[in-house]
Amino acid sequence: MKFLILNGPNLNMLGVREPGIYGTVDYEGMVNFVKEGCAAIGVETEFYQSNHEGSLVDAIQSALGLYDGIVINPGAYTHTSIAILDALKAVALPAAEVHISDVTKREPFRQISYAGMACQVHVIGQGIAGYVQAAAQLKAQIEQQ
Ligand code: CA2
Repeated sequence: MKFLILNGPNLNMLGVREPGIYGTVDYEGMVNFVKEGCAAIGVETEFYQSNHEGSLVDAIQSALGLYDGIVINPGAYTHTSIAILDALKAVALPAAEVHISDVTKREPFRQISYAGMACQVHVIGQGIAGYVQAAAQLKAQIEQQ
């Protein structure tokens, strides 16, 4: 099983600022942690991060036929991007939404998730471990089908 792990804007800044919200592990450290955690549950991973909405849409479209599922943390585009929602719906791959922080306890503008509307799995507020939890839940759902 092979998943594409997508990260949106500013997630390349992990570990650099706001450690109280996003933790102290940097982007490369997160990639290594998630890659190893996913390998341990039998999931192969490839990673892509972009600060650009259209590039994320392109990556979602390119996933069709290459991956069994998508794990996505769209960053702030979570709360604004119907283009990412539409791309996830267009490819119709099994998809999981991850948020490192607990967005449910943050500002009102973070309370809507457009991308999440196309996801079967939602893992919120579990730090970077949430990516591995999301991959495990998505794998279990795919195997049940
Ligand atoms: O909790 C999450 O994973 C978020 O998707 C992160 C986004 C935020 O806009 C969402 O509401 C929730 C922001 C990512 C920014 O990451 C930073 C990392 C280090 C320093 C500053 C920002």
